[in-house]
Amino acid sequence: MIDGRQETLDNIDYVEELYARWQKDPKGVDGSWRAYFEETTVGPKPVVEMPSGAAESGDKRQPFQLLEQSRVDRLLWAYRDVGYLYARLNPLGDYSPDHSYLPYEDHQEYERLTLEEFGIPAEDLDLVFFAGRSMQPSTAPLRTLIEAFRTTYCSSIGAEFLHIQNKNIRRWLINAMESTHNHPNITVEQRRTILDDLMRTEELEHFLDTFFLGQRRFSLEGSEALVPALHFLVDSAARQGIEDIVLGATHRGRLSILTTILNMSAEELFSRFDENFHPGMYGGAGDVKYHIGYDTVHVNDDGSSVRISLASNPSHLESVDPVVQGIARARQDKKGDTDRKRVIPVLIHGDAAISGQGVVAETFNLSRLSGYSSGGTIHIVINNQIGFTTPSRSARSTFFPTDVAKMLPIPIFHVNGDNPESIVYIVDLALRFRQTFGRDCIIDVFCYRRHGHNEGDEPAFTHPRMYQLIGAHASIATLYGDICDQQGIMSKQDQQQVRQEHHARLKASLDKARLENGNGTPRGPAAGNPVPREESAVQTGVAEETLRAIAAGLTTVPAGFHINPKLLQIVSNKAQTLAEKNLVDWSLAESLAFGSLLIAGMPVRLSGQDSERGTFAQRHLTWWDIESPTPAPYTPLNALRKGQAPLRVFDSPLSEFSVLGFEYGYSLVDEATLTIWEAQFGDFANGAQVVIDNYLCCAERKWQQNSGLVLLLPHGSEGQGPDHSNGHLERFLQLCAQDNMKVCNATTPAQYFHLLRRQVLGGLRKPLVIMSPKSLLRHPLVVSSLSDLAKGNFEEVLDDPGKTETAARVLLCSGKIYYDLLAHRDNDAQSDTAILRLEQLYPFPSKKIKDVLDRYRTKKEIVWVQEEHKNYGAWRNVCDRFTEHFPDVKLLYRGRPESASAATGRLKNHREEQQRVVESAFLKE
Ligand SMILES: Cc1ncc(C[n+]2csc(CCOP(=O)(O)OP(=O)(O)O)c2C)c(N)n1
Repeated sequence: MIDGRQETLDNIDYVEELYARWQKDPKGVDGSWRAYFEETTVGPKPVVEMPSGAAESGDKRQPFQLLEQSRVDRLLWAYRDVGYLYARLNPLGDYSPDHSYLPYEDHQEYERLTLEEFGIPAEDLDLVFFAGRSMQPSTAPLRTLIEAFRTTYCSSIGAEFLHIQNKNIRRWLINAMESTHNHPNITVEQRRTILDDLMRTEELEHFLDTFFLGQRRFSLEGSEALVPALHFLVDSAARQGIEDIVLGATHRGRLSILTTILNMSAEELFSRFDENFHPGMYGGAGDVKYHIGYDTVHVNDDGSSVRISLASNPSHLESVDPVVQGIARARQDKKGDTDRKRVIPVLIHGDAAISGQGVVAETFNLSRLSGYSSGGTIHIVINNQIGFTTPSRSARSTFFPTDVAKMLPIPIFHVNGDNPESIVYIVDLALRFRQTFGRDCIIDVFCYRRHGHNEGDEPAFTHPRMYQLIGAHASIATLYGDICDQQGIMSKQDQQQVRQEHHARLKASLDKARLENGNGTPRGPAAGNPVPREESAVQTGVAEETLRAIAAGLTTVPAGFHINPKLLQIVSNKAQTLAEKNLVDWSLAESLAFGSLLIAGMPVRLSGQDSERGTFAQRHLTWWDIESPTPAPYTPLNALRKGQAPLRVFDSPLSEFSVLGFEYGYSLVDEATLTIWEAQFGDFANGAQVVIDNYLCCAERKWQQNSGLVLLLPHGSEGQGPDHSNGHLERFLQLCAQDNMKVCNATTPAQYFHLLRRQVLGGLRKPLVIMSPKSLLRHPLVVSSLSDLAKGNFEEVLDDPGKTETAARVLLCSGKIYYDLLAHRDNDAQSDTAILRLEQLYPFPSKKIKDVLDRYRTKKEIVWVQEEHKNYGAWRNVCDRFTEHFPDVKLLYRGRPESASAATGRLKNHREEQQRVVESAFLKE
């Protein structure tokens, strides 16, 4: 049975009733049942003729009854359903329930694939039954059918796919697997290649073990089949016209992948062993050899080629998953690959990591969202049944490490890691599946780990039985070599010869590498611009008439579009304020910055939770027709003029880690695109701390990888409690060094406008962290004149013109507190206090500060004012840098005292505290 009636067929009584009705009157049942009964019942009576095979076997019964067919259907369906649980997947055998990959008590409860379980008498084995169109042959004696199903679903491949709700996909998979019985048709040439890959990999691992004894390499031994799998994947991708493979890999076997798949020369690999920081590399502090990315073009014999980019990653397992998705998606967008078939992501996981790390599920959740889909990822799990020293039974609550992927309607294939041909076959199926349905596909390579976690570890401390078995288990190259010898593919003698040649080549490369002392010219990292450029004094103003034209586009409702009346009011107010007063508020300035880039051909991508409308209902980049039965979105910024670049704005799923990782990856690809991630509130950015700590702030230094990503982190003490007040400015500032990123806290719409434009036009590709406003979005003073957008630049320090002559006291602050200080000062017409604003906190604009301070008479003492608690906000960082650059000036602190919590939860307390801070700023000691 290959159709959706299977579930109904489980209810035999019901089927029998339908069948009786059909016998009486075929029209008495619905069309699909009629077709089914007609298909499964041959001849005038509800029976089929006895097959010749059955007759020959001497069975004298009547041809089989429908009831028996339905029992057989259930049995055969059970093979599709749970056959993978009986597949021979573990190269080490099911050696002990204690170490088994399956929770033992559940193991007792599966449907057994036996005749008794389904109430089928043994004598039915020789009767002919219907198997379904996709199985070859489609009718046969039950014995033959069971054999065919066992071969298909219970050999060295197990397939989980019945959780997929889409019947077309299920049918496609059933057809693909049953038409071949899941058995590969591999040519002699391919077998030779597989064997060569296995021998080459083993020789490399042994070589490294001999010549770099004690160095960590996270050997692939036990899972070497990964290499022919990837080899086949890149070969076939190139032949199918795929242009780019973006690869994310774990530590395990990375060195083998680099040399065998990414064509890194052995010399380069060895020089990395001799020294992690390669003198021939572009500047930077470097990283360990199994973290660094690589880029290559793989060319087949027939001339077809594919670019393979291995993404750099930190130790933090699985963190690279969303980054790879972002890189792939950006390349697709850049190429105009709208059906996402020319660029494909491939992720390699460990079994403990894929089942343990939450970002895996977060990344799966991105896979089918229009703003984040990369058209399907091929996932390969190196399931070596252990994570460091932790066995599967302690590492997860699920049967397989891949169960997390069942959240998606995608197939999961488990393959015995000692059967490279099956793995290659499944890779082919996975690639076809991905290209047909645009969805992810999982390949779980069930293997083992020959050594400890790294080569210095003793695995038998914790897994004595497992490592006894592994010790006695021949390597896959040996096992497959035996098969190839027996089948005349390559004799043992020739294999020995090939191995010696590989070894000799490696030795020659090592000698050469040591002779050159690592002065070769390695290729660059996977993504990014390796040579940072100086930020130029770029002009970021835009002519007023251009701005007015963009604003007209933003505030004009197209004919026939029914806009929400409240939104119309907002839009009209903006248009009116601009027309009558020439004033622009925060969100209009943002839209104008976007629009000005778009019409100049530079795409803008913004994603975050509720970013289209804006968390504070301030942005409204997308409008929804309120009368359309299927509400149609309209994006004014995409209708500015013909030939403009696209604005890509997306409400993101509720995840910080995966979405920031994705946008970071996206930002690596195209320097002309302004890529922005927005946190709902800045506080939530710490859900993505790994991306901030291990990519954003240090990737340039470690991997020479440049990103121009912008982070918008709503920040400010406004009485909204401890978790809606703080973008953790202090944490970003603490990560700042060596000009690694820019951290800003702009206070006017014009400043924000110039800052956004500078990020793309300024030529300095570094992450930009902006503490963005909340209440200032609607503050009457937070407006800029259009002329401020038309001229000038982003000012890193804002002076207080008019006070330079008179000021006896100088306050220095950053962000929203400025307006509270201003309001306080405005109450005192005689005030002799100047208020300066530090709009850019890093790189610390010491020169600009000096220029401004030089205009004041009073210089001995400057007062830093902040609304954040003393251990939060910019104080400690600013104090440090200020003291370093202005040792003769005393910097005083006015702000909240230290606090464990970022802000009070009580509005009344907040107001009192805020008032105290402001008042204290003006109090002279
Ligand atoms: C997020 C994170 N936590 C902890 C570690 C330390 N660590 C490195 S490898 C490893 C085990 C990984 O096991 P698995 O995913 O099965 O891969 P294997 O090493 O077995 O190939 C651990 C815990 C890490 N690198 N990343």
